[in-house]
Amino acid sequence: MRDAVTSLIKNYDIAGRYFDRNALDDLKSYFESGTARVQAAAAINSNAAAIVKQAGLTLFEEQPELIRPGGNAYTTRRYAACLRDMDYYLRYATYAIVAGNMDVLNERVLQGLRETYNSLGVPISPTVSGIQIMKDIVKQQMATLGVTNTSFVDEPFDYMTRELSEQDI
Ligand SMILES: CCC1=C(C)/C(=C/C2=NC(=C\c3[nH]c(/C=C4\NC(=O)[C@H](C)[C@H]4CC)c(C)c3CCC(=O)O)/C(CCC(=O)O)=C2C)NC1=O
Repeated sequence: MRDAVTSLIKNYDIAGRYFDRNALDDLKSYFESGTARVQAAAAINSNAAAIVKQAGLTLFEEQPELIRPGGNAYTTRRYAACLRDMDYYLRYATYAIVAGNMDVLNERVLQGLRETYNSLGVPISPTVSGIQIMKDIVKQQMATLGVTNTSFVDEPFDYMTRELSEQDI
């Protein structure tokens, strides 16, 4: 598992080079965004259950067939499994936000996930919608905290979206 700093060090070490201008710029922007990253993680942590609940309600309102007979989130067991998955995505997003690196998502969340979902008939597209709904909720909360540049919040949600939608495993 890597973060922005260790992955940079690894790349420069492999090349046997001192940090150049690009590396120093990357480091600088990572450290400058550090407080906001921790702030985002804290805001998510203190609200995680509510974020997941709200995102679930929104998703099932938009796509009610998911929780009707024949839908993948139909029955309380599967409904709960769906919200639990959303909670995983949210929690791992906070790790990736703090790390400034998506490695933790590959290693802990995305590896083999499509395969599992396909074998269980869990539909990818509404899962991705759920991830994006959580992103929007988190960004709204960051805005109320006065954090205006929230592109680092988008990153893990968009990364999971891309990998889930496109990657063939
Ligand atoms: C930390 C990394 C991690 C992830 C990501 C993870 C996902 C994960 N989701 C699962 C199931 C599931 N996932 C869903 C999710 C949904 N169904 C829908 O219709 C919605 C679109 C969606 C919610 C947004 C459902 C309903 C199941 C149960 C499927 C079944 O057993 O039939 C399963 C199968 C085993 C189980 O039920 O626990 C895994 C492994 N497990 C992990 O350890």
